[in-house]
Amino acid sequence: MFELFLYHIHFYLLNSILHSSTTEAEEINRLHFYFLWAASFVLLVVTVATIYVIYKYRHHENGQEYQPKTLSGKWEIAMIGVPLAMVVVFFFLMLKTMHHILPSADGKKPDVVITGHQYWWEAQYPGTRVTAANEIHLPVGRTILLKLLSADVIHDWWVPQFGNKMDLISGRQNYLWLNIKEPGIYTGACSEFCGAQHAGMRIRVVAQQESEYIKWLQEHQQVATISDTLAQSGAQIFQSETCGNCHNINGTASNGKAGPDLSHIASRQTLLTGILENNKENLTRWIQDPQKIKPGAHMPKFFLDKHSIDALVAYLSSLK
Ligand code: HEC
Ligand SMILES: [Cu+2]
Repeated sequence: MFELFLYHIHFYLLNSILHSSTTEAEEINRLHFYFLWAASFVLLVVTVATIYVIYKYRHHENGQEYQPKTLSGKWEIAMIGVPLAMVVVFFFLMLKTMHHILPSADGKKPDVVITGHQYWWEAQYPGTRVTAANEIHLPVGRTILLKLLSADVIHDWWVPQFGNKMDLISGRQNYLWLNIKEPGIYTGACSEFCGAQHAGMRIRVVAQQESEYIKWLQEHQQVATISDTLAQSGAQIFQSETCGNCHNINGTASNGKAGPDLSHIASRQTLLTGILENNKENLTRWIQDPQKIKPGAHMPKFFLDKHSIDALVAYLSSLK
């Protein structure tokens, strides 16, 4: 319980929306602070005026009461005019920001196509043969275009430090522009309730320098080589147990689309959108009983003997 509490405190501090990591988030935050200052000013004026009126028109012991007065027309104009002017100014500031951070993507080629699935993310890189899952690699230092799709229900992409949020809606194509400033790991979560494991649908972005990013793309075009015999028997079990009906592994007959692409799963730091560290122990726990780790996730429990599980784990952890 306490651990979960600490986790959340840590999560919110690290992922605060005020910690802008993209040029888009900077603009949103600038606008946010204009709002905050204006609202603070209004609050101050109203509070001071209220205190003044309460004091001035308080009850007097000597029975002397103030007669209600009507305000002059000038005051009325100011009281309607100032808030109206503020609303109009903010309306245009907001339009300007929206136009700036979310220009039309018509006819533009996306850098990454992200598809939301119950309860994981697919990332496809147009112009390459790379399809990855869950740990989404993006380059820093230039403006990139994400195309957002859904394979089922409505999901919502939100990495707080990146500023903007965007829905992924089946049958629609949404877009998001990002210019990430620094390399690093950025986390977020699906922000539209999408089913039993909505809370287990985290986002993990690995932002890299251009050269590292290109290297990652090149490595992911290759087929992983497996050498040891346990892993090789794991590859066969993967086929015979129908894992390949839902998962794709490049260079094999497995080409399923219902689950995350596992072609290079061993090169990921985490499993299942970031809820578990990627190691043999956690892979074993997952394959033994997915429903225990993510109840409601769309992977069934397989009743496998220990040898088969060890072989599958050896196979998957060799897919670098
Ligand atoms: C009916 C389809 C289906 C079958 C069959 C299936 N899986 Fe999955 N698998 C999924 C889905 C869906 C997920 C994503 C779960 C989530 O995160 O919500 C998943 C996730 C995984 C992951 C974690 C991937 C990641 O990116 O972290 C591994 C590893 C995995 N499956 C291995 C296997 C193995 C091994 C088998 C065969 C014994 C198998 N799967 C059979 C659907 C399937
Ligand atoms: Cu979701």
